[in-house]
Order: sequence, then C-alpha cells, then structure tokens
Amino acid sequence: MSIENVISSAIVRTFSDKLLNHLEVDVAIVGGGPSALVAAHDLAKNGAKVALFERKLAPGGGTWGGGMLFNEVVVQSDATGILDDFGIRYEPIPGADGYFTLDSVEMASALIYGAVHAGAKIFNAMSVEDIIFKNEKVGGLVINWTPVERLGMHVDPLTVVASCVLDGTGHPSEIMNLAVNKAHIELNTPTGKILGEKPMWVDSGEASTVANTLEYFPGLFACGMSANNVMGGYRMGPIFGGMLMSGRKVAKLIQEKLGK
Ligand code: 48F
Repeated sequence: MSIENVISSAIVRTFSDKLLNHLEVDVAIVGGGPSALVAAHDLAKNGAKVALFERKLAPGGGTWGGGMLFNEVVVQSDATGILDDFGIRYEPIPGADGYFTLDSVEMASALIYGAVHAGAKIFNAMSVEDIIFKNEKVGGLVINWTPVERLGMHVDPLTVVASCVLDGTGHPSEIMNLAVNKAHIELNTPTGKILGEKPMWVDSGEASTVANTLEYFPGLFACGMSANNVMGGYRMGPIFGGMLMSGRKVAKLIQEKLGK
C-alpha cells in the first residue's frame, strides 16, 4: 500500500471505530466549555462511557480568550483543587485573599487533555442540532458536521443514543431550548420554561452557577452558563471557579443517576 493510502485508510478506520463505539453511550455531552470538560473528565474517570460534541474546531469554549482577549482568568480558592487535579498552575492575586490568576490557554488545553486522558471521547466540529425524544423520554442527540450546519447544506444528520444528556452549551442553553420548544418538555424550573440569564453580578452568578446545576428533566442535565440561563442566574465574566465546580457537581449527579 502506498504511504498516502496508509495514512488515509488508518485515519478513516480509526475515526470510524471511535464514532461507531460511541453511537451508544452513558452520557452524551453537548459543548466543550470548561464546565462540560470537567464533567467529561470526572465521569470518564469513574467508568462512564462519555462522548462530548463540540461545534468548534477547538473545544474550550469561552476559556481561551480570558477577559476581553487578555488571556488570563480568575479562579477562587473553592475551585483550586480542581485546577490541581488537571495540573493547572495559578498565582495569588496580591491583596485579594482567596483569588488567583491563571493562563487561560493553559487552562483550556489542560482541561481538554485531562478529559481525553480520563477516557472521554471528544468529537469536534460537530454540532448537536436536535435531541432524540421518544415515549416522553430524552434518548440522545442528533448530530451533524458544523460545516454542514454553517453552509446550510440540506444533509440529514446521524444520531447518538445516550442514557443521560448534558447541556454544556453555555449562554444559549441550546439543548434546553430544543427540549422546551420542540419536545414541549416542562423543565424543573418555577415556570417549566427557561427563565433567562440576568446581567452581571459576579458573586451571585458564581454561587448560582453551581446551585443551578441540576437534572431539569429525567435524564437531561445542565451545567455552567447553560444552567444559569435556564434558572435565571446572573452572569459573572472571566472568573471560572463556578464553571469548574458546576462540572464536578453535574458529574456526581449523573453518576448517581447511572448508579455508577
Ligand atoms: O460557553 P462555554 O465556555 O461553556 P461553559 O462551561 O463556560 C462559560 C464560560 O466560558 C464563560 C463564562 C464564565 O464566567 O461566563 O462564558 O458554560 O462553552 C460552550 C461550548 O458549547 C459549544 C460552543 O461552541 C462552546 O464551545 N456549543 C454550543 N452549542 C453547541 C455546541 C451545539 N449545539 N453543538 C455542539 N457544541
């Protein structure tokens, strides 16, 4: 076989095996932001079969750009244990006890590496365009290539069956929106609908991100900014402790659900 064909056939074969092996999973995660990456890491490390679908070429979500493209972020002491788990370094902020800065590129890359090394499979450049909803149950995801979505090509999607679905899509809560508007699911919120994110209030947003990380319908969970948008929490900008702790919390909730 020519080297050209060795390369091409190896890539096609290994990618096909990877996708085939993840067409049925314990947990299908939508979005590869910081909260979802921590969840993917924790779940996979505890033995769950996890597939994460990220629309962009690079997972990491809002991590890379730091604050207004200054590529540093802030994390508070409650979440430094999670940074330690991923080998992410941080520096104390002089005069602000319990707050640290860290390099956002180091954080994004370490979270991705950690999730993959724990055993989660990441499928990048794939967008989740719908959910499977059968017999009043959320049964998985409907996926397509992002370029197909972006170019508006009329191409039918494929599906991934999952015991649990996690919406980690950040501010737009894309999966929860599909659940409410297409499946007419009543969410576990005061109105049954999405309450909508409120403006900036850093400490309230940090606390509510974790509190709002919940199972919103049997088998359907939200973490990070998606959870905050669903439950009407405040935004918080480039402080990431709440995101990391939200990922850890949702992994525990899903593990309990799966009985793992
Ligand atoms: O928004 P995002 O970073 O998720 P997060 O974990 O973190 C929020 C923070 O980055 C920041 C913040 C912190 O203070 O406020 O905003 O809540 O990442 C969400 C990821 O989901 C992807 C999107 O490209 C991004 O990388 N995504 C969104 N919708 C889809 C999707 C979809 N339908 N299919 C696949 N990926």
